[in-house]
Amino acid sequence: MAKWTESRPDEDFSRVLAPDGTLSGEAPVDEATALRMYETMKLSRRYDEKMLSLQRRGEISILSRSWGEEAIPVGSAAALEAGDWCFPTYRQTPSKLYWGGPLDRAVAGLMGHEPETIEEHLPLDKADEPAVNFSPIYIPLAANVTNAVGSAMADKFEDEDTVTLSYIGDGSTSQGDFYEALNFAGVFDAPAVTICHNNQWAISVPSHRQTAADTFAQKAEAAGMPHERVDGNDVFAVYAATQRAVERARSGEGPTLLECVTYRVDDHNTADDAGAYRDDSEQAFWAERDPVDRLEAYLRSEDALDDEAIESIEADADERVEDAVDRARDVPEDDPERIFDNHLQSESWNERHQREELRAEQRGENPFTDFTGDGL
Ligand SMILES: Cc1ncc(C[n+]2csc(CCOP(=O)(O)OP(=O)(O)O)c2C)c(N)n1
Ligand SMILES: [Mg+2]
Repeated sequence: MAKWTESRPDEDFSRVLAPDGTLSGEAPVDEATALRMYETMKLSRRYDEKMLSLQRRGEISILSRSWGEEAIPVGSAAALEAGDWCFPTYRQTPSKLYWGGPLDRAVAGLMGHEPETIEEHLPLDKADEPAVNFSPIYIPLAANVTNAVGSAMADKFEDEDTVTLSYIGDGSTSQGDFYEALNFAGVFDAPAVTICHNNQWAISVPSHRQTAADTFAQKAEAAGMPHERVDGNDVFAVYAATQRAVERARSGEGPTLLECVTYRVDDHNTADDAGAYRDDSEQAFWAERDPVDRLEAYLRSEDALDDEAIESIEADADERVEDAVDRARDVPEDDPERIFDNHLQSESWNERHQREELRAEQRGENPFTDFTGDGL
């Protein structure tokens, strides 16, 4: 893979909206859908902004944001239908926001306020549940793709007419799980769409140090499945490519891998400082390709948005996020030991060791020096 500076991604992928918002051909969605995409992206920005301020104040311990990458989760989620499945990582919260996922529960999750009584504190009306089924957010890289392919196969065996979408970061394509999942999906024609969210960095590792392949899309070749490379900052292009892949999957033609090219404008997470390992000049290049500005420019050119409408969308997003934070704060804190629940049928040696370390820490001991694990 060439260095990003040598392969400025303004060619070699499908694009519908130019960076200045100019449309090529026909818009792949109607105006109402385009507005819903825009509103979701604005909501996600407000959410990300607020969560960062909560993290800085110590209300949230760690956070990864979707800033600048929203067109991928939003455009792809918009191509799903009610009853479909989605397996996101920490980078695709906007997928769920597009389908009306409850903000208060998302905030409560980040705060560690997630008791088994969540239903009691943040009741969710059946009617308000997202029509697309979302798995919890995956932190172990690539595990969501194997599980998504399994879920797609389960639906296929049941003759369900559903499609399963999962996401994988550029760095996570180096995981064995990714290749195993793709291979299996290819052999058994799983109705599974996998989106490589190529933001060109895996923490401090640039994509050209991640793979010697020219593209991430071509990794589908070995699994015998179709693949496409898409401008990941163009929400219409992401939608159109996902739509093609979803249609193939739904009509029994099997899986697809899409590579959506974007850029992680943010630090990897709040424990990271990207300034320590990359050049600030990259930011300027990508600022001109911002996905929200691009869709906004298009909608303005269609007279579907003006200053007043934008102000009202921003005010609404602000109110929804503030309200969600207030409600999430009212949920009691979870017992830290719950992090060990629901992993394996019976506790492993590793888990027992980690649980004892945590208990040592809670007793005020230093788990690294005072706790030996002897006798476990
Ligand atoms: C199996 C596994 N190994 C390592 C990690 C630690 N880790 C978390 S995020 C990350 C980088 C992932 O980069 P990429 O796949 O490009 O996704 P991005 O964060 O850029 O969206 C690593 C190494 C993990 N969560 N899971
Ligand atoms: Mg990445």
